Amino acid sequence: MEDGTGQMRRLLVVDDERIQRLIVARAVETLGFTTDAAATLQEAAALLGSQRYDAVVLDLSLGEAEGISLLQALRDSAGDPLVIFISRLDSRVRAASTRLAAAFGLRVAGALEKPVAPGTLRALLRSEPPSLPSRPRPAASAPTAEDLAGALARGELGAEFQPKVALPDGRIVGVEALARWRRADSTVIPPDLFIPIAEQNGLIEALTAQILQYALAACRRWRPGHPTCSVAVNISPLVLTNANLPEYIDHLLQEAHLGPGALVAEITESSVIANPLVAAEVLTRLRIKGVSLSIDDFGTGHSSLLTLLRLPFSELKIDRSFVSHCDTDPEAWKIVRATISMARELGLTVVAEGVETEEVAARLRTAGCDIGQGWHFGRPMPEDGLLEWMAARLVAVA
Ligand code: G
Ligand code: G
Ligand code: MN
Repeated sequence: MEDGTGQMRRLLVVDDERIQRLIVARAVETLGFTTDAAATLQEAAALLGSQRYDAVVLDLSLGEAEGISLLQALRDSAGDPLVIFISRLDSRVRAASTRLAAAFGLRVAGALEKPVAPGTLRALLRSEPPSLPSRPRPAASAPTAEDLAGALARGELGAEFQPKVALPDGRIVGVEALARWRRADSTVIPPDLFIPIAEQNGLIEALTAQILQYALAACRRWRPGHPTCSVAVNISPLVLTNANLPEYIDHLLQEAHLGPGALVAEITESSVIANPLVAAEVLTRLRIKGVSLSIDDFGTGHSSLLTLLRLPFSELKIDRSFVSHCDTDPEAWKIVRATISMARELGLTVVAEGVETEEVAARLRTAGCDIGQGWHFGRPMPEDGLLEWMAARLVAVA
C-alpha cells in the first residue's frame, strides 16, 4: 500500500515484548506501513542510523533500559519521524515522556497504554501532533539596563491593578499591582522583560520603591470608597536583603496616610535568597508592623514548604499553572484541593490565581478557597479602569 505520493511508509516499533511488536505491525498494516522491529536500544539505534522512518512506536521500558534514551537518536535520525510512546507505566510517566520528547523538538503524537489498542494507535498515526504550546511573546524586545535606569529616573514605571475577589460573596478584598513600563512612544513593556534586568543590574530596589509609591498612592485614592481593599506589591527576594526595608515601607505608608493593613507584600522565591537571616528579619518585622505577607506562585518549585514554615506568611497564592485547568485536569485539581486544605490547616488565607472561568471559581469556592484572582473576575487594569470595575461590581454585588 502507498501513501498517495507513491512511497511506502516505514514504521519502527521498539519493544522488548515480541507479541507487542507483532500487534503494532499488524495494526498499522492497513494504514500502508511497512514495519521494522527492534527489541533493544542498540538494535533501534542501528536501524535509526541507517533507515528513514515516518513513524516510531517506542516502548518506555525495554528490559533494563528506558525507551527515552533514544530521544537523541530520534532527533538525529533522518526524516523527522512521528513518535508514539507505549507503556504499562501510569499516565503521569507517559505524559512526562511526551513533554520531554516535545522539548527535544520531536514530533510526538502521544503516549498509549499497553496493551496497545490497534484502533487508537491508528488514530494517533493519522493525527498531526499538536504544535508546541508557544507562549505569546510581546513584540517588545528586552531593554538594556541603561534604558531601564533612564525610565526609573524619568518616572516611567507604573502599575496595572488586578482584583482579588472573596470567593464566598464576590466582594473585592484587594488588588495586585503589576509593574508596567510605559515608554514615551506609549508602548508598554511587560514586567517579565524588565524585572530580571532590574534584578541583575542593581536597579530592583529603585524599581520596587517606584512601584510601592505608585501602588500606595492609588490605594489611597480608592480607600475612601473601599476601606478594606488592600494593595499587593510584588517584592523580589533581592530587596529583602536590605535591613532598612521595614522602616522604608513604614515611611511610605505614612506618606500615603495609610495603615499597614493597606499593604500586602507578595514574595516570590524566584531566586535564592542571598541572606536568609536578614530576609527572615525583614519579613518578621514587616509582619509585626501589620503588613500582610503572601507567598506567591506557590507550588512552582521555588517556594518550598520549609519556607512556608520558617517565615511568617499570612497568605498563600496557588500558582495559576495548577488553577487554570483544574476543572479538566484531575491531577491539577487534587493538588489545588490539597493545597487549599493545607493552607487552611496552617491558618493562611488561600488565594487561587489564574481563575479564568466560572467553573473553576465554583470548584474553588466549594473547596474552601478564600480568594480568587484571574481573568474571570478582571484583567490587570490601569487605575481608572479599576475604579470603573469597582463601581460596576459594587452595584452587582449589593
Ligand atoms: O503582569 P504579569 O502580567 O505579566 O506579571 C508577570 C510577572 O512579573 C509576575 O510573575 C509578577 O510577579 C512579576 N511582577 C510584576 N510586577 C512586579 C513588581 O513590581 N516587582 C517584581 N519583583 N515582580 C513583578
Ligand atoms: O506571578 P504573579 O502572580 O505575580 O503574576 C501574575 C501574572 O498572571 C500576570 O502576568 C498576570 O497578567 C497573569 N494573569 C492574571 N490573571 C490571569 C489569568 O486568569 N490567566 C492567566 N493565564 N494569566 C493571568
Ligand atoms: Mn504576584
